[in-house]
Amino acid sequence: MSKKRLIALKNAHNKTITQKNQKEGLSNGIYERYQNPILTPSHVPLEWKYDLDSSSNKFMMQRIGVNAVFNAGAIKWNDKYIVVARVEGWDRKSFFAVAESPNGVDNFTFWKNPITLPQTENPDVNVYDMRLTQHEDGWIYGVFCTERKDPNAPEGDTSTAISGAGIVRTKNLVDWERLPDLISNAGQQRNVVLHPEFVGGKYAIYTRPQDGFIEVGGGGGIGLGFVDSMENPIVKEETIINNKEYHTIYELKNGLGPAPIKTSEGWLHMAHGVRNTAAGLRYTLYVFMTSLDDVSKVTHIPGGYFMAPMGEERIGDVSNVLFSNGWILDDDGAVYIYYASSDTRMHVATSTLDCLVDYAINTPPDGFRSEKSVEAINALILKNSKITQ
Ligand code: M1P
Repeated sequence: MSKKRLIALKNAHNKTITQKNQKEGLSNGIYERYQNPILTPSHVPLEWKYDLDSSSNKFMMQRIGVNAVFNAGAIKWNDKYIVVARVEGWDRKSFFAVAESPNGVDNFTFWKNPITLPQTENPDVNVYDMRLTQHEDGWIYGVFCTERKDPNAPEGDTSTAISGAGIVRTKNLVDWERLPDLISNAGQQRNVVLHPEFVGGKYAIYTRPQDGFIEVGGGGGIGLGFVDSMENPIVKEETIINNKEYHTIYELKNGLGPAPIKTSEGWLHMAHGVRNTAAGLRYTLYVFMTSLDDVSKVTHIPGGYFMAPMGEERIGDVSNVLFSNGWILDDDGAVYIYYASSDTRMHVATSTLDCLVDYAINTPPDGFRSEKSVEAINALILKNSKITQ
């Protein structure tokens, strides 16, 4: 029986990882969504989950479980589209694992082993959401959230945690060197991202200071700080460059997504914005641009969301969430946007750098009032009424 089950399991796994992905129908012209997720728990190799020896696993039952695969960093490496995914087990612990695809949209296959993350003197309890940055210093950095129990939590409080930014670097995506965690005076941190170029001779770091583990409180917004050395990563001052704001899609909090992409018009950023609803928090993605001359200056910020959960993306462990911390700019100008839905599975959307810059520059900004939204629509209607073709 176990042998028969094993054959069935192998066939099912093989079918999942080799499934072709097709673009969905008519798009909004900004990006194309795809029919299938690119990574799910079913993509995880059987060797991670099953004891494949039928003498010690006569029922061929799963010994270790994977609950979700989401929030992946991304990079093009040796002609492969690489994602470093957050894999969450049945035990709630997240860890990182590399998966590669030959074309960026399907056939994603996990490498043989998940990443063994070197530890600091203060071991991580949980790690997630790695942003990959190919820095001009020659290293590939991975900046991720490291979570530990709050040592000052009152007795009996088993959930209060502290989140900070862990840092690793590599030259080959196989051997990872752990650096000290980011030291910031601004409280807890999540969504920390390293800028790919030096700014004024320093490493530039986007942060998201927060007062508590979940609530950003008086903190929040996307911050920018500078670090002299990644071996001693102290960020002394953080300036908020893009704040949360009343009655926007980032009213409650926001956080930077992947490392920004350099364009002739400025640095292109993607971020997530969070607002509250009667059904809980809603996470959508938005885009903004900063100046090439001054990375702290936001030059364009289209109104509203760039992407929001649709269809099955709406449902998962934490429903109504889109989150992205990885994208790849290809040599031909194509952009592969890797995003997760509802903290459960990974998807891809494709666009081009030209399209994304056009979107960032020419989409009307948020007017912050209903009247202004109507004004923007009327301006478009008026413009369209003058078209003669
Ligand atoms: O559950 C939604 C997201 O919540 C957190 O993100 P943020 O700190 O910006 O609210 C993270 O736990 C993230 O992994 C998760 O997807």
